[in-house]
Amino acid sequence: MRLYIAILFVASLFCLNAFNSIAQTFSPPPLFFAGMDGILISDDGMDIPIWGYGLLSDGYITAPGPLLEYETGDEVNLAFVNNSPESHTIHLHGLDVDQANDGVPTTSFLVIMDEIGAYSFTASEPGTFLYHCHVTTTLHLTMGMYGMILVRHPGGVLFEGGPSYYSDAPLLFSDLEIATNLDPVQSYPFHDIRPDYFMVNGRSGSQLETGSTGIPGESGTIISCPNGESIALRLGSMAYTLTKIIIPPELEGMCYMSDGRPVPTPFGVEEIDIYPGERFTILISPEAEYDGSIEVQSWDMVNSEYLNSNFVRIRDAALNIGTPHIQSPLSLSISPNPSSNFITVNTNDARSIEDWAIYNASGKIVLEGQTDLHLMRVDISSLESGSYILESINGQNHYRARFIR
Ligand SMILES: [Cu+2]
Repeated sequence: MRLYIAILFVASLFCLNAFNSIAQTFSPPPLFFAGMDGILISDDGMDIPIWGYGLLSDGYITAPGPLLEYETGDEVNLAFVNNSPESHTIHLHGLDVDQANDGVPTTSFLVIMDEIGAYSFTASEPGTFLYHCHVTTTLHLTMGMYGMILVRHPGGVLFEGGPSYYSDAPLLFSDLEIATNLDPVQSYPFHDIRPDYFMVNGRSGSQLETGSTGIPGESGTIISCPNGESIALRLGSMAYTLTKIIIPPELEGMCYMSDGRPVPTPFGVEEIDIYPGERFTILISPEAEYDGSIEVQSWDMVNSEYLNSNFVRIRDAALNIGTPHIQSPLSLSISPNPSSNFITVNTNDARSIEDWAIYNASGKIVLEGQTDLHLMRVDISSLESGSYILESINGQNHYRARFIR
């Protein structure tokens, strides 16, 4: 059924002739697309334009793009449709792929507007890898065209003969220069990029502290596992800055892999430098009642100047039960999202919506109202297309969700 919908979706996006002429070059149909009309909501509520990759099932792009997950030995056929006016590729950074499939346009192929490109490779080695567009790379990358690839080894171990662990925590570090994203008219040389916004998995500052952006369906960023277990931090950098990770000694960080290969001798880590394109896999073991943070520092590589810190919360899973979230807004469900003329809004916890308002990208109220229901339908046909936040206030409870019209 899902396959059928995906085919219909692709067929409706592109003329049937184009679809048929390249249909034999890939299987299954593409579930991935590239676009240049995305929005990243910054920590202080600003809408930052992004380019990126997304899943056709979601219909919108994100920065970073979706996490791609495989198992050692998987035969992968990664196809994507280019739903944007410029050409793009997917460079499979660090994976052992052949030249024809590595996404460098001069030696592989370009995927032009409305075309579908397919990369075939074997996920031969377990590890942490990256992907990014390789067209006018400096610009397309800083605009958000990147993501992480995880190749897990069967049996719950990092690699053949390697340590076992409880769960993965993919952490992709990136940054952007807001002025460039607002006006991406030219490609800058690498050394002219001066990032001023720093992210872990596309989030920054308090978005990481609260563990949620308030967007329905998005899981939090707090990393936890039961006492006595280990978490594999899958670290990778797509930043234009040096990322310095500070791991509290109590977490007993041990580095087992670097750039998609086991290191000859695992070593203890309390601080590690990650340069653009590098990846490390580090096991941490939080003890009972542990509640702390890993610090993610960003440093300018040209003049070695400290720029920013983000914090990733690490917590014993037992502490997650009953933890109050008084400070963070409760989330609303909004569907469909993206939407056309109507949205259905639901508080999820049966409390009524009461006062509500829809804010546009510049923080202005464009629609507001009052209801005693917990589920309501709102006519948004008067709104222009774009990104909005719906907030409702019920006594002390603030509910918030983003939607795209
Ligand atoms: Cu691109």
